Amino acid sequence: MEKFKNYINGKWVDAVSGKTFKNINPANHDDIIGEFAYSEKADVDNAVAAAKEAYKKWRLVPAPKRGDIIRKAGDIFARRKKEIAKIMTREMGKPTFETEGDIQEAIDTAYYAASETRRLFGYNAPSELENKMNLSFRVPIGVVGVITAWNFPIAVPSWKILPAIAAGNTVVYKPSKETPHSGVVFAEIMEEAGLPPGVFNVLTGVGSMGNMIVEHPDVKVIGFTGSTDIGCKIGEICGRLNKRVSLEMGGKNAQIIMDDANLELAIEGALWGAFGTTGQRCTATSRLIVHKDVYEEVLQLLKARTEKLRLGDGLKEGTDVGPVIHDKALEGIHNYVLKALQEGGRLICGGERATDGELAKGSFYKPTIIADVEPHHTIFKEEIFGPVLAVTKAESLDHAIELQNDCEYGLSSSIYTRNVNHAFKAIRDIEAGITYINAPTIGAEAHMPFGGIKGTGNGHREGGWTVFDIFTEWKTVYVDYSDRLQRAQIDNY
Ligand code: UN1
Repeated sequence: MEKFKNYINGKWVDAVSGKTFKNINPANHDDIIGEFAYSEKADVDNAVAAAKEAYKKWRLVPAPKRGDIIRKAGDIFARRKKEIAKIMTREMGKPTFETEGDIQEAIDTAYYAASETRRLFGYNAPSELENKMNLSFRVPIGVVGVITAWNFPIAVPSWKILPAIAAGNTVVYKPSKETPHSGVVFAEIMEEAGLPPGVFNVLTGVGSMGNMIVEHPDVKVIGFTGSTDIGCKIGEICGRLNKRVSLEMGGKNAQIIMDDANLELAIEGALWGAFGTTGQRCTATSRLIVHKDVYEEVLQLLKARTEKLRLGDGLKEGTDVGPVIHDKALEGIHNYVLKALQEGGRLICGGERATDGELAKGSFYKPTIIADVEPHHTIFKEEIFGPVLAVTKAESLDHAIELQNDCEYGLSSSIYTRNVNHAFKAIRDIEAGITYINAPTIGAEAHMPFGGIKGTGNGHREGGWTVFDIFTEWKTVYVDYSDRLQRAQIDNY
């Protein structure tokens, strides 16, 4: 069996304890991918010490030179795209056309972050005093801890790691225990791109090791993507330690279909939003809110199209929907479905594990649609993170928006309408970090702010230029060239 190591201070090393853990393919539980380092406190200490030491020099490397290395990492991701896509699909299941998209998002992020190293704009403003100049600019912070989920094993870490390093920080990265191989590949790429030792370190292991990174006194910033439950715990720890933290957590995203929508397009969008990545995206369409005049028609069209989706191993040509991440997740999803039916939902299709032929070997769940879901039903409120779409009837645009906002989360949202007034009211009134018009709730682009309000986040935005607000501090500088003491607020007034 293949054995993989941690990447610390530019070297490939086993866990100090020598312990390992195994990871399996969710599409075929007999397929063991390999053994990975089971990192603990000693490994975290080593990685953080390396990152702390490397920071001393890395912060002084001119930003555009740092950008050259990040750009090269983008080139290597592009060169290895097909090969890495297969590695990712084998460990987390989504079809290779999706894992290729996942890598493309990292390539886009690399090129954007590299170009940003020639901007990283600051501000200058006039001084209130004579012969004095005021300016402010971004400075790096130090060691950044990055902890991410398994559903986007390259894209989501790239959103944090690449801008953090481009801005002059160093990183200790813990990939999800479900996707350690992608974490190892990330390190291979950063090594080949020519990052100095210690600037980027990868530790594989389980959740408790992530806590050790969060609590380490020399880690100054945490970038986290994962469940609301764990994110809130991390937020509490960081609050206590006065540590900056960016949290990207759950979603319960809704797509609205109005009676004036292009229904074919709206159905196509709902299918991709709900069942792309087997519904395992924080941006997944988990609720569909349909105007009453097209409600039954939408349900019929959806059922016909959903039943045609090909469930299977993501490595096989022609697969539309892959497995869910593991059996424990599958059981959780199925329990939500059972509860939805008990509470009054109407099963349109799916609702059970798929066990035909080869599917019996993996964690496959049939794409599921449940209609007549009401706001007090559990399935209307809680994140499921699986291929389950809850459909609710709306009386009007205002009612649809009210239903959309009746939610603890606020990441993504969508409305299909051909009425420009409806579209603009939705843009104004929907409570979410992202709103799509005539497009599904998934599909954010790397150069735009990404993140949510309410229970989804804590006010930060990854992606684009806004991610640098997470990974830099502002330094304000006053240069007085008057050759005398000038007292602000006093001498001029
Ligand atoms: C996630 O699910 O954590 O917008 C990220 C999207 C993708 C990113 C999803 N570009 O769906």
